[in-house]
Amino acid sequence: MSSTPQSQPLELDAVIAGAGFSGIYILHRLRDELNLNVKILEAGSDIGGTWYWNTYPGARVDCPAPIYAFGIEEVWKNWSWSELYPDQKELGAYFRHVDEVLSVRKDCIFDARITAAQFHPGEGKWTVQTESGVTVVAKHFIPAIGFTAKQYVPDWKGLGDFKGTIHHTSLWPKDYAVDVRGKRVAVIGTGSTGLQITQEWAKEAAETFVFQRTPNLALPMDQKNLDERSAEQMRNETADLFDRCRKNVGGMPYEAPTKTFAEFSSDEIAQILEELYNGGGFRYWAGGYTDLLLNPEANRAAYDYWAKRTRSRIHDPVKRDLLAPREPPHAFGTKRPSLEQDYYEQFNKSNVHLVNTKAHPIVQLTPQGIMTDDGQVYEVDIIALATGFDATTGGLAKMGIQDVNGVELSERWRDGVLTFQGLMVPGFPNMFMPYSVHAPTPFSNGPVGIEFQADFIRDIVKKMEEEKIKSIDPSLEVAQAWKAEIEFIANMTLFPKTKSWYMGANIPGKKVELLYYFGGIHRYREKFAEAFDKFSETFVVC
Ligand code: N01
Repeated sequence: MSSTPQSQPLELDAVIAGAGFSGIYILHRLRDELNLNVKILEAGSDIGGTWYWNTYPGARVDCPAPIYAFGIEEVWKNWSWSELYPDQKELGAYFRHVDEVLSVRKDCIFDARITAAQFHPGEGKWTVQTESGVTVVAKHFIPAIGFTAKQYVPDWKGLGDFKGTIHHTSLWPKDYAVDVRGKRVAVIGTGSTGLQITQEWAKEAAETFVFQRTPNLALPMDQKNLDERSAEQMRNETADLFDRCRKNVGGMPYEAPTKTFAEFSSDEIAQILEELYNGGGFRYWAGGYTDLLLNPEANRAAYDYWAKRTRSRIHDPVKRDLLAPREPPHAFGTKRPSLEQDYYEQFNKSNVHLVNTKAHPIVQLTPQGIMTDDGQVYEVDIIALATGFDATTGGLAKMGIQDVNGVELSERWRDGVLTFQGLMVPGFPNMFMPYSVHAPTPFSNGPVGIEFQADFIRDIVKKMEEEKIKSIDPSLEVAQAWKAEIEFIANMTLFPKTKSWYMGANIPGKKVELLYYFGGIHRYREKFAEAFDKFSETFVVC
C-alpha cells in the first residue's frame, strides 16, 4: 500500500516502523499468531530494511547462510541460497520470497516516514504521524528501524560544491547504475561498507583512491558457491543450525570456547589462531579462547597473527604498514572487523591508492575532488561516502518520539541511554524497539537476536490483551539496573578503550558509552524470562 494522506486516523492494535527483519518478525508474531490488527509504516518503497536501502556496489551480508534468515520453518523450508555469504540482490529476492510466504506487503504502508509519535496515557494509545500525512492510532508502537537508519556525513566544507557524483552508501541510487569504468573514484571510510565497495570499484575504475583513517582488521570471508546439492544439504541441517544459534553467545552455530588464553601453550595458541583464520568468517573474532576481548595479552596475540597473515598479502611496504601495521591501531575486535574476499590484493594494483587521513585529515570538498590538510586535492569523478551511521539512537532521535510528558526521546537520552533490557524505555509505555540500543544487536547474528525479542513482545502483548491491561511502563529501577549491568560488563572488556560506533564515539558530541549488551544473546533471553516472571515488579501497570 502506498502512503496517501487520510482524513481519519487509522485505528490499529499495533503499528510497526520499518519492514526489515525485525518489523516483519513482529508483524508475523502479532498479526498471525495473536490475530491483532497490525500495519508497518515503512519510509522506503519496499520491504527489506537495510537490504532495501544498502544497494551500494558489493553490499553483502557477512553472517553465513542459512542462519542469517528468519528461523520460521515455513520460510526456510522452500528457500535455497546460492552463496554462503549472499549479496544484496539475493537478499532482495529472499525478501520477495518472505513476502510470498508471510504476506508482508499487504500490511505495509510504504513511503511513510514517521515524524512524530506520542503516547496518550488517558486512552493508553500512541498517535503516530508520517511526513506523507498518514496518522495512525495504536495501543502498541514498535519502532523496528535497525541500527543504520541515520547516516553520518562529516561536516566538511564544500560538500555541496563537488561537481561529480557523490552518494552516501546507504542512500545509493536505485534508479540508475553508477558506472565507474574509466573513471577516477574515491571511497571515504574503510569500515564494512568502504571495504566492500573498494573490492568492487578497484576492479573496474581507472583510478581508485581509498581514504583510510583507521585500518579495518578484516578477516577472510571464505565465500562459497552453493549448488543445488549443497543447498539441499543445508536445508536438511537448518533446524539444527538455528537451534545451535539460539544457544550460542552471538547467535552463531559455533561451539563457544571454554578455556582462557593462559590455559593454552604458545604452540597451541598458534595452532588455534591458524585454524580459525583459515576457516574464514567471524570465528576468529568470536575467539579460540574466552578472553579475546577481555585480556590485552590474549588480544595482542590475535592481532599479531592477523597482522602477520595480512601483511604477507600486501606488496607495497607503505601500504602494508597502513593497512596492517605492526602495532595494533586498537584492540582487535573492539571495532567491527569485516569479512573480505580480495580486499588486500586490490592494493597491489598501481592504480589503487591509499590516502592516510589520520596523517592528513580531509578538510574540504572542492568542485574537482577531496582536499586534505596538506593542501593536496585528489581529483575524482565519483565519491562514495562510506562514513557510517549515527547508530541506533540517531535513527530513533529523528522520529519525533515523545514521552508521556511530551519530552523527546533524544532529550531524555542527552546524558546517556536508559532502557529496560534494550527493548523499552521508562516514560514511553507500550513502545518496544527491537534490534536497537542496549541489546546484543551488533554482537549477534541479527535475525536470531531479533527472534527472542519478537517472542518477548508477543508474550507481553498477549498477556496485556488477555488481562485487559491498558499500558505497561518499565520502572526506572529496572532500567537503571540494566544500565549498571551493561556498564559492569563493558568495564571488564577492552571496548571502552577504542573510539568506535559501539561506543557512540564516531559521532561528534554524542555521549561516549557502550551502547550494546555484551553478555551474549543466550543470557539476554534468560533476562526476558526473568522479567516476565517478575511482571509486576518490572512494569508500572495500568
Ligand atoms: O560504517 P563504519 P560502515 N574522515 O562506521 C570513516 C554494518 N554493515 O558503514 O574508523 C575520515 O564502520 C571511519 O574512520 P574511523 C556493520 O555492522 C554491515 O562501514 O572512525 N574518515 C570508518 O572507516 C558495520 O560495522 C555490513 O577512523 C572518516 C568509516 O568512515 C556498520 O554497518 C555491510 C571520517 C565508517 O565506518 C557500519 O559500517 C555494511 C572522517 N571525518 C555495514 N568519518 C555487512 O553485513 C568517518 N570516517 C556486510
